[in-house]
Amino acid sequence: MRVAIYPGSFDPITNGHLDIIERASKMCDKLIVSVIYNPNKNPLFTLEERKKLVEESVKNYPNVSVDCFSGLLIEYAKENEATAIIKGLRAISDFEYELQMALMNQKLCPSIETVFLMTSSEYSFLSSSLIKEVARFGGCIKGLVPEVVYKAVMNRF
Ligand code: COD
Repeated sequence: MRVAIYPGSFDPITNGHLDIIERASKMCDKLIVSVIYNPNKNPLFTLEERKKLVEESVKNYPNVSVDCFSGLLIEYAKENEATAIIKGLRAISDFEYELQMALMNQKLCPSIETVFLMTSSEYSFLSSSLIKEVARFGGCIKGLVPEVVYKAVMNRF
């Protein structure tokens, strides 16, 4: 069975993430969307809230499950017997950071490949931080995030 991990902060999940999830789910038998717990970050949504929002957003994809993790991604991937880590790429700025992480992860475990999926053009400008900033100042984020996330963000602000 080919297992792939799609890791991220997902604070909150956007339609850009969802597009990557849909496409990646067709490339493996099981896709685990893994929400990171990072004690150094101050997210808008708690780990449990982010996980719930992802779960609601991916419930129509039968081979996609949602989990949380903390610590080293590559160790988590090994524990789950994953053969690939999925990442989304939007711009050159993503590339530099992602390349560095991919090479480090390759060094730590050469048998697990990092697979990059290019963003779809309609989502290339989307990020969780931008969603939060626009919503905080009263801008409309409808259509940019799943409906359940739209409601959660609106409630928060
Ligand atoms: N279109 C396409 N892809 C997108 C879009 C979009 N609109 N928006 C985001 N993405 C991609 C991002 O590029 C990323 O690949 C993924 O979706 C998740 O994005 P975020 O912003 O939710 O999550 P990040 O970037 O904060 O996640 C970083 C990780 C958790 C993956 C990273 O910090 C990590 O691996 N941490 C674990 C600790 C570790 O192992 N460190 C050593 C690394 S070598």
